[in-house]
Amino acid sequence: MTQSDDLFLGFDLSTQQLKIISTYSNLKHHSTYRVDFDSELGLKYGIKKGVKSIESTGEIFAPVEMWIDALDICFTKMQNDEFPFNKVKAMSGSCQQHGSVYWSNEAPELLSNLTFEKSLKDQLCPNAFTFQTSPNWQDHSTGPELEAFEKSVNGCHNLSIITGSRAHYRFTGTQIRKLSTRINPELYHKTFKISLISSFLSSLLSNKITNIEESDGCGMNLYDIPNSKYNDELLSVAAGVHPIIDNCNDLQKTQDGINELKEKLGPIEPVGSKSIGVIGKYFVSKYGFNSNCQIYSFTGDNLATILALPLSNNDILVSMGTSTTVLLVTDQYKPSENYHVFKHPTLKNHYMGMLCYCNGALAREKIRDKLNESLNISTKNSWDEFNSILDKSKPLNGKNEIGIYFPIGEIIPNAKPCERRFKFNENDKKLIELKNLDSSNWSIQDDVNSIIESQALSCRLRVGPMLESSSSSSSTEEENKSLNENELEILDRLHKYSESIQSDGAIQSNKALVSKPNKVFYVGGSSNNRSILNKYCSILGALQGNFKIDLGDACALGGCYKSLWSYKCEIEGLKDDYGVWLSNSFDWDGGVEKLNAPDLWDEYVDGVGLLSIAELQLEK
Ligand code: XUL
Repeated sequence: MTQSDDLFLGFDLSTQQLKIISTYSNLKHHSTYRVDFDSELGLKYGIKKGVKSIESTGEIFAPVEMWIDALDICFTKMQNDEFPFNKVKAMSGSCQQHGSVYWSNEAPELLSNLTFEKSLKDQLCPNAFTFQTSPNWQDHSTGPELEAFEKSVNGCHNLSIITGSRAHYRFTGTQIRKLSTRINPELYHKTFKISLISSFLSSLLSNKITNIEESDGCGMNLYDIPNSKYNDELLSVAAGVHPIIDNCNDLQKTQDGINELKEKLGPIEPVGSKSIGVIGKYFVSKYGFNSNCQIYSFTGDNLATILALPLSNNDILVSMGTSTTVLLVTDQYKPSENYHVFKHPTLKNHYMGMLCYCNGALAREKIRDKLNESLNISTKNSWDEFNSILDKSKPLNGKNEIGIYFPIGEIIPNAKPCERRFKFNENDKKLIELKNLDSSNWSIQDDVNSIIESQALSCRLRVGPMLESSSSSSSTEEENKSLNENELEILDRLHKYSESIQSDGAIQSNKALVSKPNKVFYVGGSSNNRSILNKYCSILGALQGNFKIDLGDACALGGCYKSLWSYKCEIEGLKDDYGVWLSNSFDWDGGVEKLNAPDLWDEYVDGVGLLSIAELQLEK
């Protein structure tokens, strides 16, 4: 690939910083700039870790003005370095999800009349906004709203089927209801448009209010994913005009409230490669952008993360940090109240599944510390002994046993904090709980293997339904006909544990139980631990390889790559879908390590059965 000097920008507006990365058209890195909110703007805006918090109410929010200020500051840093703005062909970006920005009636005019002689913030703040702050994804203040959302559709399961997620404090719909009913109905009514943070940033850059992008729009609890449109019933909850929840007896009032909110949210920008406009005049005259520089819709940070990697259908990204997050590309819409499904930001008819586990690294460290203590190992944080046990371990400790370790309450499965150990009795085919941790039946060494196994098996159990092939048949009979002998034997083994293997209240189909991912990518702190990594690889059984990758700038890079692919599709007539294009252009030799881990997927079939029945014993 030849290197032209065309540049592509990717933005990342996250909780604690604004970052802008530029790459060449062959994906090679050109430059990175950032504004750190705490160190550069902390005093000015009174924020800590990028946000303001009110402990008594659980409110966490950020001043919109700070983000606007940061945009000028970042561009000024680039200008001081003589950044070649005129070489930028296109841009896109990634923003923290769920937060919302409330534009006033004056906003369109203020945006279109910006002059380069003054700063963005002095021209837009406060008059372009009704509410001056934006709720942050860590906010916990919408308890009553969350209940209202779930009640309106008869429960969390139904809400997850419609919107891809059950109700969450941070989701935009619950936040809007809080403002429209509890905080300031008058200001809510005065609001002209509501943006997500992603569409807010693209609005600033194009000097006009841009539409909410569809995949990020799935993080609102308002968008009906199967029907690709807003759900009127949920809009009426957000607007505070629901007939039952809000005792609104006047049908016309309900309909007017729905229409009003629909108008404020505006049309959804469908996923794809269509340009949403060009860079605004302000940036052309102030920084020297080319007036033809294209803007492609910005999206949420988790969605942008999967765009930084060549992930195709049935590929998985496992992020192993304090918490564990699993992102997965799928053509199956299999929502659950325990995880999230969003539309995929570039692949039509595909989705991104997102599993967020609370118990990750800290739970592992707790077992490590206990082990080191029991062996009087003085180097406190050493993983040596832990890893050596793990490397020598047999599946399920060779005794068909599994432990579940949740020092803090878990989302997947929904369970209170607990530490439980189970064994399957082959004779009477029953699950036995081992109550006492003593050397005769269970040792701390068993815990070492068990914690990693149960964490990885939980991922395997839950991604199964999303990995089923799209041609999966409707009836069990038909489905069984499409299974080979090995797969039927696997199902026999599983049925020893239960006639119906389930997770989170949903019975898994036979296809789901025998499906494997194509590629698995591992990122995050714990992926540096080879022994833990090997265990995960051997359990998840990727068909096309396991890869370890350093993804520090994933969100911004996802934005760069999205703009590059979109530009190539739109301007240069590229026909490849995003996954194919990125896989062909991706630098597989730099920064990506192919892992040589054993595939023990078959040996862990019993683990799936055992974990599934053990989880039924947990207290919710
Ligand atoms: C996802 C979520 C967070 C934010 C972080 O649902 O709330 O990952 O997007 O910026």
